[in-house]
Amino acid sequence: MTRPDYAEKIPNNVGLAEDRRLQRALESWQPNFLSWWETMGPTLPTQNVYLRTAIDVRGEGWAQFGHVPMIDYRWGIFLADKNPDRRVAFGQHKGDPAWQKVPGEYRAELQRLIVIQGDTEPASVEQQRNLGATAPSLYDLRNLFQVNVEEGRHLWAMVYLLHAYFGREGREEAEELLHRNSGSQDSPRILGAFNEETPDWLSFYMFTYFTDRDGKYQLGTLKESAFDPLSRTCEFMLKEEAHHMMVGTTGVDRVVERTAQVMVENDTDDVAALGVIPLQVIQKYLNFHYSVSLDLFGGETSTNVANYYTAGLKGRWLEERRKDDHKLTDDAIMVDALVDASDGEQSISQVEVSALVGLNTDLRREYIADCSGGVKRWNRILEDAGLPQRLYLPHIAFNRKVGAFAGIEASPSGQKMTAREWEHAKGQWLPTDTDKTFVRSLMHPVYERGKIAAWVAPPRNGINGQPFDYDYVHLA
Ligand code: BYC
Repeated sequence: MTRPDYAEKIPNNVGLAEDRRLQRALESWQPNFLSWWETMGPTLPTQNVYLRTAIDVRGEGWAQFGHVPMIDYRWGIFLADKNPDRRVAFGQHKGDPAWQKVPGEYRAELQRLIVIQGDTEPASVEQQRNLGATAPSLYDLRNLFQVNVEEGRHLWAMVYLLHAYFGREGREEAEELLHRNSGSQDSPRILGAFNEETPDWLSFYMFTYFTDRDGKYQLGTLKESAFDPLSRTCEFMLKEEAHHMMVGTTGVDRVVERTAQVMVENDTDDVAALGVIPLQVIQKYLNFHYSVSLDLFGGETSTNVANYYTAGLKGRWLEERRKDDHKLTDDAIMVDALVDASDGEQSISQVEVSALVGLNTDLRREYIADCSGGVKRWNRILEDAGLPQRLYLPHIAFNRKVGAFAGIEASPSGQKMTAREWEHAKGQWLPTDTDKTFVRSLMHPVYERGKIAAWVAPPRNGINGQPFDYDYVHLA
């Protein structure tokens, strides 16, 4: 069964109609979700939006496009096809048939991983809720809303697992996912980056480049899970996620392209007064979003991750392509660390630890390599414009709040600094209030078909073969 049933109140390809209890439980969660969407979702009133909706989980034609009122978007539950022969690929249960139920001994850990994953999805919708008011074009506005409805669907994906496999506790956690809020003093979202603001479109592009990319890697490890329903859920979520990262990658491309163009035309770096975002400010936003996203991988060493791996709950990125025993009990890895130096100070260096406790580092390295790809492409834009300036990824110890470097300060080049030096210098590397106010001052909505704000270049391609000047959104 792969095609979702759209005649159902909750579209799904998991045979919900055959499980009345589960269906009723999810149908009673549905109005709470809709009321959360109305109060915490996008604030800009619209009639309809040119959205992609999943209609299948396989192949090329998995989605259909059409103008849809957002509140009528068919949020549903879609799992990738089941492979009846699938076996656990790693950890102490390697070689066993994949689990169709949650083993009692791993219930708490699995539930925790699903709740953390689930918590990020509505958080990002909350963070982005006001961006519609300043969209640089109808094309961008549509992409924002596409990302938002799909993050809403990813919440459904996790809530389905909680309801179907974790009993009363799972249902309570599903309620809590709607009650915690991004940035709330009393009940914030679980992970740091999801309590930060996304107040402008440069932040949105950086978020969808760097933070959604953490999502790609975390979902990639959960796709390896021995718990088959989680694996199949994540496999399908990754399909939708690719678009979100495209929005980030090409979004930053377009900001850099426009800035480069104005720099060349006017033969100056000092382009703020010309209505585009200076490269130094783009770099500061990059530094911020990259460093808070590095924190999302947890500590450089972690017994949690060692336990998850050994138990078969969370694998490595592309686990099956790794050439080792997939148990890692005798292996070691070098991880970034603070080490005691001879002068009694600590310095930024590396230490060897068991491969299992170093798995967050392993995943973070895969992520960093992927992020360098973005920087390369943005630098190619600068190079093609004939400019000598370049963007870069800051050092792994820069602006970290989680892990080995949480207790120290370091410059983007990896020099350890005192708290005083940091306070003095940080405004060169992270967005200051002045930078944020400047970026926000450029954010005026452009809702006319085929028009675009002056601080960003138009996209090379439209959506689903439509031109840039298509009527992607009908405002209310
Ligand atoms: N903020 O053992 P440690 C996405 C906690 S994004 C606050 O080093 P572990 C998306 C940690 O929970 C992907 N707390 O970490 C993107 C632990 O607490 P307890 C989201 C943090 O457990 C854009 C303690 O510190 N999915 O999908 O190895 C838009 C010690 O930590 C943070 C997942 O993350 C933090 N940044 O790894 C929409 C997958 N980091 O247990 C969506 C599920 C750590 O001592 N989560 N802590 O109370 C996990 O796999 C792991 O929980 C983590 C942390 C990778 C997050």
